[in-house]
Amino acid sequence: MLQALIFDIDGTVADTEKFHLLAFNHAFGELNLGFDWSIQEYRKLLEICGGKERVCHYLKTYCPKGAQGRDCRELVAEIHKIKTREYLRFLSDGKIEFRAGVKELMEEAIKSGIHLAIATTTSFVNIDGLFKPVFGRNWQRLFRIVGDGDTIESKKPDSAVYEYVLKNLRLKPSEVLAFEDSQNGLIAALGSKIATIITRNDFTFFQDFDGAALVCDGLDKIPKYRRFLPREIRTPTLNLKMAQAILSHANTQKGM
Ligand code: XBP
Ligand code: MG
Repeated sequence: MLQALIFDIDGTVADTEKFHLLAFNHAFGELNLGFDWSIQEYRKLLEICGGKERVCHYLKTYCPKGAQGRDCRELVAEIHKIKTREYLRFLSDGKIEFRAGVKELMEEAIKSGIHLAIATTTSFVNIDGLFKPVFGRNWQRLFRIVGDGDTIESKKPDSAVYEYVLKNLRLKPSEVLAFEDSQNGLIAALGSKIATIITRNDFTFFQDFDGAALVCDGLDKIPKYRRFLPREIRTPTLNLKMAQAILSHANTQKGM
């Protein structure tokens, strides 16, 4: 029986990656590093989860001139500090909204006593900046547990964040449903045997989502003729009844 919904943040709750990219490029410019990332480059770099890990990978792989002679760890920390400040500015300017259907599903879950949790590789300040305008400054009381990039050392596709969330929810994998946008996120959730709904976006539409319980382009674009969704509950936007049907179908598939 569905007991909890676990949400990834970037790309799932909101289309944030284009703003992370803008913020990274702002930081590279402010430090006069002499390079920036294109959308195509960033799409590839997103294979590395975690902003600091992503920058570190880039510096070590491409050794850009502007970074030479600088202590890598210090430079990564400096870049990430400026980037996060810039990203939080986008959030406080109200530039980043929730994706369609996410707030409504969360509110329906809260009303029905279904627990909410977060499993992300982004920094807690970014989650706070995204949720405060939507659920108020005490938004965290609506979430049983938040697993984020500051608390969980190993990043997706490692399952550590999902193991942490499951343990704190005190629930079995068969009782929860995860929402992700990327292949790394799917691998992390499946590593914890959690049925996962994928909502693709411009940065992840081309990735391999084999093993997902459902793949769609948004919670308001649920494929209409999914055979496991009883006709009477099929609506274009995912609701709790459909989420339960998707979880039951996934559990049956896994013999759970
Ligand atoms: C996506 C990420 C994050 C963001 C950047 O997180 O990998 O690193 O790209 O945020 P999610 P930080 O698991 O929510 O999809 O710079 O704070 O890491
Ligand atoms: Mg994501």
